[in-house]
This record gives sequence, structure tokens and C-alpha cells, in this order.
Amino acid sequence: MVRWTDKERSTIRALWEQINIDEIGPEALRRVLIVYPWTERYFGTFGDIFTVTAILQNSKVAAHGKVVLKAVGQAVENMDNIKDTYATLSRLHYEKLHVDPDNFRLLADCITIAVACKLRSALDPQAQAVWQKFLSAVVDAMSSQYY
Ligand code: HNI
Repeated sequence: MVRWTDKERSTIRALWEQINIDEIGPEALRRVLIVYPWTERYFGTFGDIFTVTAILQNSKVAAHGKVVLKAVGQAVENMDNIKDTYATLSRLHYEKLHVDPDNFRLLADCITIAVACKLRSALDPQAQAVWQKFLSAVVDAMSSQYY
């Protein structure tokens, strides 16, 4: 289990309050698809995501980005139990979606970049250090049911 100081908890909570899921979610997923184009293969049902323009205009990508970031919100609400919180989702990504878990870290980095672009100085190095620890716990939990 990851241990959190009171300061770390309040930092994550303060950052999360400033994050607009409907904005950061789509932006982060678009970044993943554009920066790491091989990730397109997992989204075969999303229609045209084969060019930057298509990715930016694709409503399924936008909607799914919101779904993913909302799920990150569950970790914010369950900081002491992130692994269990994601057990079912981890199994889904392993057994049904066959997502290579390396991609979780790529997505986490894209979330961080989207947050940094938006929050700018609020994500100063100290805040980023805590944020990275938090997203690492999310990535570990999402990978926990892979065998
Ligand atoms: Ni992910 C579905 C959360 C990383 C590909 N994903 C979901 C759902 C949630 C979710 C929630 C919806 C589940 C359901 O319908 O029951 N995904 C997360 C989280 C992370 C993550 C919290 C990491 C932080 N997913 C990734 C990555 C990829 C990915 C890195 C591929 C590159 N996810 C998918 C695909 C689906 C999916 C594909 C199914 C989408 C659909 O609608 O068909």
C-alpha cells in the first residue's frame, strides 16, 4: 500500500479540484494517440483516428478521455486503496482489452503534460513530485492484475 502524508493528500486534492475532467481527459487521450500512434490499435471501434485532424475531431476519443479521467478521480477518492479500486479495471484491460501495460505510463505522462499546460505554476516541481507519485500508484494498480 502506498503511504501518504497529510501534505501529499492535500496537494493531490488541491490539484484535482483545479482539473476539469471534460477538458483534460480528452486532451490527454488525444496526446497519447498522436504521440504514440501504435495505441490506435486498441481503439478499433472508434472510427477514423488515423490523422491528427481526425483524432482531434473524433467524439469517441473525447468521450473516452472523460471516462478515463473520471476513473482517475476514483483514485483521488480512494488514495488508501488504489489497488483494490482498480482491480476490476486492471483485469478488464488485461483479459479483454489486451492493453500492453507499458501504455499506462504513457497515458499517465500525457495526463501530467495536459495538467501542466493548463495549471502552469500550480504544478510547480514540489506539486509535480506528489502528482507523479500519485499517478505511479494509479499505473501500478492498473497493472496489478496482469499475469
Ligand atoms: Ni482504458 C476502457 C480506465 C488506460 C484502452 N478504460 C476503459 C474504461 C475505463 C478505463 C474506466 C471503461 C471500462 C468499462 O467500460 O467498464 N484506462 C483507464 C485508466 C487508465 C486506462 C484509469 C490508466 C490510467 N486504457 C488505457 C490505455 C489504453 C486503454 C493506456 C490503450 C492505449 N480502455 C482502453 C480501451 C477501452 C478502455 C480500448 C474500451 C473502450 C471502448 O469503449 O470500447
